Amino acid sequence: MSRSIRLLSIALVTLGPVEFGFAQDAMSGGATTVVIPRRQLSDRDAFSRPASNLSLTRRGNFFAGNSFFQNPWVTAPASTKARDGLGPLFNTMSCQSCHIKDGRGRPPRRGEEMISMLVRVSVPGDDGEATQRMLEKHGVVPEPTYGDQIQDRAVAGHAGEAKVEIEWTEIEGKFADGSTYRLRKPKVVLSDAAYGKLSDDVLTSPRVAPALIGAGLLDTIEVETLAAFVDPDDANGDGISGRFNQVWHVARGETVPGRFGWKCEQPDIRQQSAAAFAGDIGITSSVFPRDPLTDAQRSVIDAPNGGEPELSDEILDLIVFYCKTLAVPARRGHDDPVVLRGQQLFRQANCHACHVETLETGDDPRFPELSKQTIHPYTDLLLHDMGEGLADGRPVFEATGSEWRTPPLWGMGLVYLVNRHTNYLHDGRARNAEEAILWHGGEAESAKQYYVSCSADDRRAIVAFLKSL
Ligand code: HEC
Ligand code: HEC
Ligand SMILES: [Ca+2]
Ligand SMILES: [Ca+2]
Ligand SMILES: [Ca+2]
Repeated sequence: MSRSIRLLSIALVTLGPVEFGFAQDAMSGGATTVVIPRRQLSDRDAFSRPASNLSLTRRGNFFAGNSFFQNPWVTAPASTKARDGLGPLFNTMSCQSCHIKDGRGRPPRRGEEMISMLVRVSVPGDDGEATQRMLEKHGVVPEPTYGDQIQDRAVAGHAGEAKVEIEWTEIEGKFADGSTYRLRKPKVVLSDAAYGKLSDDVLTSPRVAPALIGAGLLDTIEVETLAAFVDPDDANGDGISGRFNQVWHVARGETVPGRFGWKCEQPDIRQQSAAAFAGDIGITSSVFPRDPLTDAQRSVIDAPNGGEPELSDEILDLIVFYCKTLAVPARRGHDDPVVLRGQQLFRQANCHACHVETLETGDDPRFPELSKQTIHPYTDLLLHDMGEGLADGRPVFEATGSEWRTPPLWGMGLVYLVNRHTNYLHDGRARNAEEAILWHGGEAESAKQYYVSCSADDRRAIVAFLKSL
């Protein structure tokens, strides 16, 4: 190694990348950002690293949480007392099987089982008091026989609730320059319903697991910071009117703004994780002490459980710690001329009105690492009406059937590396970044139109910018 390179690396180690002049723009997660050396860019663990500024002792918590996130839960009773209680109904046996490599899920390919994705269900309900009470605390009226989610698997001796498949329809469209594009639209098909007939008016919402990088930073942003982007009556006349979902906080027993999930239906990572344990894996906790079974599922209610609750607060806290401290990777090629041009076009199209570039996190004494960070998540964490094309027609709390949370775009360019696919949007229908943009409608219609009217070169520049995130 030459002397100057050696000095350089010493400077890097002692000063850290930020002080060394690594552009602030590239440090998407502030001081938590991990800079992945170019030679490791084939590394599938790009989304699985602890925040850069996490101390050695706290890394211990991270790795303990990681093991509970990765390892499968088993049927009770089992010799591994800390990990039993799976099901009786469930989608998968671990967090990791949906959040593959802490990254994104995708819809099943032809003939595959659905794995890294789930389908929520509910019914419209009526105007009665019982419906209103249900909506206040659950956000939906559960389907009477199947509850609010299809668990397609069950422990031995019992049947999964139903078979879930996705059927696709192809749609064609045209760019302003005359070239054409094709999109595919999913339809959920439920069959082999094992516990009785599904309601005729069942509402379904297929959702892929999102990547979890930076979730702790998003959890640490103050409500007041996000409130600055709320514009329900579109006072500034740009056609964009983000708003909060208002959801039930179980531990606090009150309604608060939601920020996690594709429709902002969970208030924080702790409740989101506990809900995943109950709904996706069948593991009860102090937050959700009962398995989500309906009266029609009496035959499975008596299946042995793994304790009351099955998950200790201690393990839940470790998993929450893990999710909160998963690092955001630094950008790659952020100052490439094509990328910079793409960023300019992204702003001209007004994409950044929803995909907000820069936010400050608040102050959380339990997580000094996440506090007071300047971050570039490319989200406002608010709901937007995205039009009929993307609508699932299934309202949750205050989110309508066509409203979705602006997803963060950080890490987008590494999804293929980590997950070996580039399926975007809530149901993974977009096969790449461009298709994701072309599905935008509603409040984002004019941004989409801007993209459609771009030259092929400019479209490539926008996509190059997204890939640099
Ligand atoms: C069956 C697939 C599946 C499993 C298993 C699963 N998740 Fe998820 N996860 C999802 C989906 C889908 C969403 C989006 C939820 C929504 O839209 O309401 C999500 C969202 C999240 C989020 C919020 C991310 C964001 O940006 O909104 C966190 C945190 C999370 N999951 C943690 C966990 C943990 C912890 C576990 C294990 C206990 C887990 N998940 C298990 C599918 C899964
Ligand atoms: C009105 C707010 C709004 C505007 C403007 C907007 N978006 Fe989005 N964007 C969203 C929402 C909401 C979603 C999620 C929709 C869904 O999953 O159904 C989304 C999803 C995406 C995704 C997929 C991300 C993922 O994790 O699946 C990409 C990529 C994206 N937008 C890029 C852009 C670009 C580029 C522009 C400008 C041309 C733009 N967006 C303009 C709100 C907006
Ligand atoms: Ca259980
Ligand atoms: Ca169910
Ligand atoms: Ca506005």
